[in-house]
Amino acid sequence: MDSSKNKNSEQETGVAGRRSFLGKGAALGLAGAALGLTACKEDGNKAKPAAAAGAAPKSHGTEVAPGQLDDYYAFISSGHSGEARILGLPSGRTLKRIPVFNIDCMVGWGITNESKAIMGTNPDGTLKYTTGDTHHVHGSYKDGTYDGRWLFINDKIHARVARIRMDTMEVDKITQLPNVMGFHGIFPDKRDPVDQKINYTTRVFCGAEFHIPLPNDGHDVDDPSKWGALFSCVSAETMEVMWQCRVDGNMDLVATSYDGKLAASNQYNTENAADLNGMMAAERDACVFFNIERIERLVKEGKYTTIGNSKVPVVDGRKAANGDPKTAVTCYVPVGKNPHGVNASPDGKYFVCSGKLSPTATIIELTRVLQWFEGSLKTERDAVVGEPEIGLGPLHTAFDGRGNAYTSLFLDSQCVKWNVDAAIAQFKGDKTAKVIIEKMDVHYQPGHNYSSMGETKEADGKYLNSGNKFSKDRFLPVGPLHVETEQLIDISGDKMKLIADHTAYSEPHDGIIVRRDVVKTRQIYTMTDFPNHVTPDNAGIERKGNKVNVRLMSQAPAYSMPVIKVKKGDEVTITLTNHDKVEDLTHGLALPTYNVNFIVNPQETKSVTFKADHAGVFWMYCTHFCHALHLEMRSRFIVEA
Ligand code: CUK
Ligand code: CUA
Ligand code: CA
Repeated sequence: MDSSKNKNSEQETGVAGRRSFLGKGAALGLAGAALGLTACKEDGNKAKPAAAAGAAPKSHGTEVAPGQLDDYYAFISSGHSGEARILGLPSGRTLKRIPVFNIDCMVGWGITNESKAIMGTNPDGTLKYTTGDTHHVHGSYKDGTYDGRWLFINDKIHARVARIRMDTMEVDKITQLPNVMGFHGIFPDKRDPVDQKINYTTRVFCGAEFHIPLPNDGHDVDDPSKWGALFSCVSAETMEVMWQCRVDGNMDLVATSYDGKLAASNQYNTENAADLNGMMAAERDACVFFNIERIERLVKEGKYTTIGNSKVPVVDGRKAANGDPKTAVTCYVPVGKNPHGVNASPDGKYFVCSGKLSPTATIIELTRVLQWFEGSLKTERDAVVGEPEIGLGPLHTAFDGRGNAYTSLFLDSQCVKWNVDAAIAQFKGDKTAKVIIEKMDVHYQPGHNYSSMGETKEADGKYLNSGNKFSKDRFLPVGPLHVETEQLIDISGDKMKLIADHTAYSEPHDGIIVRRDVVKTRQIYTMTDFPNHVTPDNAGIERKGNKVNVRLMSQAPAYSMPVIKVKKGDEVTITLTNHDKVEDLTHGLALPTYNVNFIVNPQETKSVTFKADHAGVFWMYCTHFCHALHLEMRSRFIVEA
């Protein structure tokens, strides 16, 4: 081990590193010194940049040598595992798995009272849902680029949107969208549509893929022609649903403009069909644009309805109610057949919709959409300024900030690099325009691709990640199901260069690649942020009838109580505050046969509640290696018969 590297990492964190703590603590422990629960004097709770601000990322291929840090974070969804992941790029190293809609016994997500409250519970305290399906992660914006504050992520199964705080990389809110099924696309706004001085994310827009009876209460179950789909707007700050807009057809993915005025969703089922053939009937489908300001004006004027028990205002965005462009809240721009994906170019000018069943990408100019809303564009289709043929099965498009687009071609198993201006020139009739620049094989069947900072005005054209649905021969086989792949492509030069295969656990969809200086994580928590935190003053056991509160503290290598006694039949709440103050000095609490398992990070508090329904002696032990005496960190939890 190179000790100079280690020293650097401690200098970078600004507090005593875990290494030196472990060394000191271990020595103390082994010398037999009792570690009391006196507060540690070090104050590590200072936010620190992951890299010195303004430091230019180093280019070193994909090799990130031991002791070196990656240049980028990748925040990615992970499909029906229900969680989110953080990778370092270019190394592809997995840095963290963030439980979102799934249960995770590493951190205790879905086990602790605090996480259950965020996830949502039934009246009896059990979790309402234990499954999720995450597809899209997007960051909050300021001035057209990431502000490092939040990530928003969808749950397709139960129509929920979750918010992840980027300082702790933990979910702090989850909201369920009423009267929505198949919530797929999600995108935060980048500027306030009403108050244009607000240049940061205030709303999150959510598309709905499946149409259902409204409300879905058992009526009209056999008549899909009466069903509908709602586009939802959620407040980024409160996470409450502000309004919904009913559309014709379905919605798939979502994009937002840099000026905050427009959001859009591609529609593959403008047919409103309920079966496969019906959904492929029309030669063209649409990308539906929402005029956010007008929708909110209608809401303000009370021109909305509500559906079922939901109090959320629903504005009518169906064509029949929006015949006059000058008052319309929606604009349905015809695009290629059964499109998938809609992506905003970093120059703020265009949305690109991929054809999927059509071998084309459709370029829509946003100023023209705004002109349509003003009544000065003849037809919706006139907003289309390019429709190049790019290959088979185009799904998603990323950008390099130099005018080029990169679209995943699912059927061709390729990534195609094409030039946006050339495609527009070709559409105008320029036969010499060279649209397709290069096609590169990926392995295999790509879904999303996404580029470094590509969804911001700071798109830097360095890396492109291709999230592939199949890996076949790229990795050692591990049974009938193969691992999926993320392939990293260097797009900084004239030619695309495939530089790495990274494994991806099921299933890679969308992600964002964020420069590391954008991300500023906390080192420890603030104890007083937790209203139920345990201090030496309130620690101990408190009984009210058969309700028992066990207020516990941890400090390496001990819990504050060596013996905890309750009676069979008691309803027990264990609240644990970690009094260690050193970054990364986390303890666990596992209680055998009681299904309790969670961790507490430095200065954090978590609690669990359960019924002590069987008697015996149960060793409550620390699961997270914290100290040389980690194994000895255990207390007796005794349930008297
Ligand atoms: S979707 Cu997964 S490959 Cu849910 Cu963004 Cu296109
Ligand atoms: Cu505390 Cu391991
Ligand atoms: Ca269709």
